[in-house]
Amino acid sequence: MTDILKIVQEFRIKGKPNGFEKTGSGHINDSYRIRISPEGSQEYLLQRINHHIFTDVPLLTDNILKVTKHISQKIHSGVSGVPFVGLSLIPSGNNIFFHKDEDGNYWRMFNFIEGSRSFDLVPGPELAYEGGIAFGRFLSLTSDMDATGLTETIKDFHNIETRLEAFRKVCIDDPCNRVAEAVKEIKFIEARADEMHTILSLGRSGQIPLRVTHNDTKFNNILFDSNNKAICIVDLDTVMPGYVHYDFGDAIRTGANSGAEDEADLMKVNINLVLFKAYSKGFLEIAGEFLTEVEKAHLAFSARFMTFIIGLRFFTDYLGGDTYYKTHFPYHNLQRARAQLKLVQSMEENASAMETIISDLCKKSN
Ligand code: GN1
Ligand code: MG
Repeated sequence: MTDILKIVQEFRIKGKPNGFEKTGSGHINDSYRIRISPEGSQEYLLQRINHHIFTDVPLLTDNILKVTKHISQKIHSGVSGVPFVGLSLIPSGNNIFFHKDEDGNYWRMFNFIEGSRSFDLVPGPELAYEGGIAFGRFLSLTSDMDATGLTETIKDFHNIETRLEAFRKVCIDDPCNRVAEAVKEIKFIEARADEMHTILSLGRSGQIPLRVTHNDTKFNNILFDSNNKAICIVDLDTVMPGYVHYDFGDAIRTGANSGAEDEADLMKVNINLVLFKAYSKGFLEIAGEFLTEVEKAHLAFSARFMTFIIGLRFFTDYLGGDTYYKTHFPYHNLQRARAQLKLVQSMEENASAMETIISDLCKKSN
C-alpha cells in the first residue's frame, strides 16, 4: 500500500500532515484530503494522476498551471463579478509541481478549498442557476487565453468520429463476448450516429469557434460554499481547445438529470426541464454576451450530444472489458451506459421544449 503521508512530504506544504481520507467520486484519478496540524491550517488535496489516461504528465501540468495562473491573475486584479477562489498547484521539492514515485505513479497536490461541497445530484433550480453562472464565468475568464497555447491532454477527447470508430471496432472484436446481449443498445447508438456529427461538422467548417473549454463540466466539478454560492471550478485535467457545446452539454447531462449517472431504475432517468431552464438561464446571463448566434442555436442539441457520447464511451468500455473507467460492481459500465442512453431518449422527447427554453432565454439576453 502506498504511504500517502510519505508522498505528501515530497511537496512544499506549510504545517505538518497528520492524517488523510479518500475523497471525491471521479472515475479516473484518486484523490485524498490531507489534514494538517495545527488544527485550522490550510489543508491539501493530493491526487494520483491516472497516467495510463493522461500519458504526458508534464504537459498536463503545464496546461493546468497556465489556466490556474490566468484565473488567479484575474481574481487578484479584481475583475468584477469573479466569484472564484483560486485553485493552485503546490510545488514539489524539485519545483515541477508533480512527483513520480518508485512505482511509477504520478502525484500532484492542490490547496484544499475549505468549507466547500459539491453535488452529484442537483437539489433544486437555485443551485442549477448558480452552476450555470459558474461555468459561464469559467468560459468568460478563459476567453482571452490563446486556445492554441494549450495542448490536447487527451487527443480527440470529444471527437465523435474516433469515439464511434472505437465502438465499432470493439463490436467486431467482441473480446469479452458481450455483444450478443447488447444488440438493443447497439441499434440505438447506430440510429443516432449520423446526427451526432453535427457539432464536429460545424467546427470543421468554421461555423463555430474553438475556445478554451473545460470539457468535463460534470455538475460535481463545481464547488459551492455554505450559502450555495459557486466558489470554484475543479478538475482541470481536460481544459483544452474545444467547442462551447462540450461544456454546456456535459453540464446538462449531469445537472438536469432527475436520476443518477448510473441509475439502475431507468424510469427515474429523465431530463428535468426546471433544472435545465435554471442552468441555461445562469449560463446565458454570462455567456450570452459573447457566444455567436450559431453557437446559441445548437446549445439545446449539445445536451443530447454530450449525453450520447458519454453513454457511448461507457458502453464501449463495457464491451471492451472495463479497462478505462473505475467500476464499483460487475456491469457498472453497462448500467451507466443504459442510464445515459435513456437520458438521450428523454431529451429527444423533450427536444422542442428545450429549444424553446433556449431561444426564449437568448431573446432576453439580446
Ligand atoms: C470521467 O474525472 P471524472 O471521473 O469526473 C471522464 C469524463 C466523463 C466522466 C463521466 C478524463 O470524469 O470525460 O464525462 O468520467 N474523464 C476522462 O462521469 O475521461
Ligand atoms: Mg475529470
